[in-house]
Amino acid sequence: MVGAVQAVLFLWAKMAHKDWGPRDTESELTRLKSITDKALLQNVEKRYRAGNIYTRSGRIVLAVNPYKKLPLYTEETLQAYKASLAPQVELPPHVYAVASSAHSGMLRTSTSQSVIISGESGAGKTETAKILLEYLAEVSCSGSDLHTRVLKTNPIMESFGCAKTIWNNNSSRFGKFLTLQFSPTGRMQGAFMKTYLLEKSRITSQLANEQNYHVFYTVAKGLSPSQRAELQLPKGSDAVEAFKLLNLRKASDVDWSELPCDFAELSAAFAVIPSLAGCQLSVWKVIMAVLYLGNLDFAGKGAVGDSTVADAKIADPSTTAVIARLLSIQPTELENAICIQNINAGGEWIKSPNSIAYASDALYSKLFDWVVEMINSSLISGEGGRYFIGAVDIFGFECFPTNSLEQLCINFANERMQHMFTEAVFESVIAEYQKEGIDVADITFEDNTPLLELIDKPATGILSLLAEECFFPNGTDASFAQKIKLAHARHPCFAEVKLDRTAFTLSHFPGKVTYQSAGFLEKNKDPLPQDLVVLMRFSDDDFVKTLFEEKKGAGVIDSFRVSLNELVKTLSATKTHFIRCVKPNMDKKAMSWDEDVMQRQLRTSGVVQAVKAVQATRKGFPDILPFAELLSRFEQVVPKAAIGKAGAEGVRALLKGAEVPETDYRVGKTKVFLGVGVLDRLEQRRMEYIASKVSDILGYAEYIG
Ligand code: AD9
Ligand code: MG
Repeated sequence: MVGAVQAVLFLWAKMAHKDWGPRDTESELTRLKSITDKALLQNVEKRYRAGNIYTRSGRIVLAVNPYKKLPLYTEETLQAYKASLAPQVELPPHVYAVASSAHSGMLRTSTSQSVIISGESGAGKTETAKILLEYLAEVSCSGSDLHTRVLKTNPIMESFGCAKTIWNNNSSRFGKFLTLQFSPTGRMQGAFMKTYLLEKSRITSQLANEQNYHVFYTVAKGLSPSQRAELQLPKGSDAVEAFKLLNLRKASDVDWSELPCDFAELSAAFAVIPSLAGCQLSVWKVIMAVLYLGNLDFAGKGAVGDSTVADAKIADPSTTAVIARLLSIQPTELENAICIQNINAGGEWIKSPNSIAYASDALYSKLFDWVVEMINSSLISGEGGRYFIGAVDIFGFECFPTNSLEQLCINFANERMQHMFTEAVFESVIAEYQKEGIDVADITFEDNTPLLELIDKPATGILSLLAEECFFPNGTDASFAQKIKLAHARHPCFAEVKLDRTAFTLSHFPGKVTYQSAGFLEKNKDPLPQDLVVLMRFSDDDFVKTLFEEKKGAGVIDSFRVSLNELVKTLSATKTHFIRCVKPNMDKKAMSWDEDVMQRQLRTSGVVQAVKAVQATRKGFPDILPFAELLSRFEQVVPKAAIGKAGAEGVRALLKGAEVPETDYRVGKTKVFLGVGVLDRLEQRRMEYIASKVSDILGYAEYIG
């Protein structure tokens, strides 16, 4: 025990006096002497190469993805941050420092806090959110059931909501706002999460070299022989390469070690969440049903793309039988529901010959929602919790060879977070000046309001036009594209695409993205096959029935906008902290530093501008003194100053008396901002004044002597 205390004290002493980075680097970017892009980048690179991935820049902690395990998250380090009483800015930058500041800030100011973690896909947001959660759980509910439960939500949520993409082997395909609830004494009492927009299209189609949600692989491979027997799965149910939805050429295409957890760990995680514990087999059943649905094919007329729906038949009835068994429904009814069906698309009924994709999408996304609901019901505090710390980990900004409605939503959400970031970060620089009533018109930063309006403005924004087009019986993707061009052709963030009438390009803060509008309308209507819903509600399995219970639904975009607005409102009512994740290369490689890639992210993230704004204001008026301090120090040195005047008036008189040009200072409400060299000149006068007094005294002494 004594040893542990000593270790903490030792580390704390070390931390308080020294940053962990290499000697010739700066852990705070705004303190750098040179603030060219190159100098900032070099500083961050040096630290990164020395294993120090965190750097601070005012209110932002910058985190460079190391793509390998670093010894930065030891128990010792965590305890040292926990034991430290120093404010965050005096601790070496770290996710723990942010977590510690949020926790202590919440207690000190009785205000809820939030941590907004942003960055491109693969930059490290989800890892950072985990590190943050680990710290907060450790300091506020260590050893409790809640501690275990809240941490075990990670492997579950990553298995169900992350997948391998071109940019990230564990890419979050949903947005997450995790809320940790605390008592007034700072103990964690519960947690709940809100999720945003699971990428549905991934269930039935992925780009080459991308994969489906991890959980499909984990379950298909991991079920035990006895579980397979219990589910009456046919032989070969563990052959992952045989499932079309898994997008594999051979089983070894899956890098099993990269999945967030294996089947045993996933089962163990389910076991500690009370409302999931008893439902494991039911969940695995639905997962396997989705996989077998993906293997169904039509035979003869009515095959995929054939509009002659009457004679559609399933090619392999034995697969239908497996699915029917898993879902406790009748095989003939399943076949009927899938072969010809009535689909309610935004209030309009359409007949579709092939709804296998709809069925798989609906089953899985309902399962995902159910899992989130169960986790929340097991973790949420009955007492509500007095304060909360929220963590935002959304899908990062994306630009693929082909971008659809999913990317528009993802990128729009990132723009909203970026807006909060610039508001908060530049405000904090500007706030001190404004508080003093000083004009800050010359501080500039990139404002993404025009783009946000282009996407989101009521009535004329792209999303409103989409919602509107979905209501028109004759609305098509092409008519939608036409309308947004008519409305926005001249907007500075909008561009048409030559030779492609259905595409359009938007200028986002990290760069331009071209969207392909084909499919937008249907994705927004999110049609749910009614026959399928009825079929599932008549399942003999209560679990399957529960998944398809009626819930009121709006268009995808409408509900996304509503929840995003709610998120922004919630965050605005908290004290916000920012962690900006960046990746050092586009190849997911450890220790490889691509200067262009880094430069782009630093610039577009606003970090460089924020540093420059801080420096610009400091360069302009580097010395900031309260009125009383200036007056007491220099009043006598200026013979002509109106002695006895206090406050702003006294300060003005003094500076006038000292012949400081008016352009060289700004008088605020309580402080005076002095331009470069002004303080030195005043000090010099003071020395001269003292020297003259001394010689007066010496002269007088000589006279009387
Ligand atoms: V996406 O927008 O969800 O596609 P994220 O969430 O920003 O993206 P993620 O946290 O998943 O990225 O990080 C990508 C990978 O980088 C992880 O799987 C880790 O292998 C790696 N990573 C990120 N941060 C760290 C870290 N602090 N230490 C070690 C890390 N590895
Ligand atoms: Mg992520």
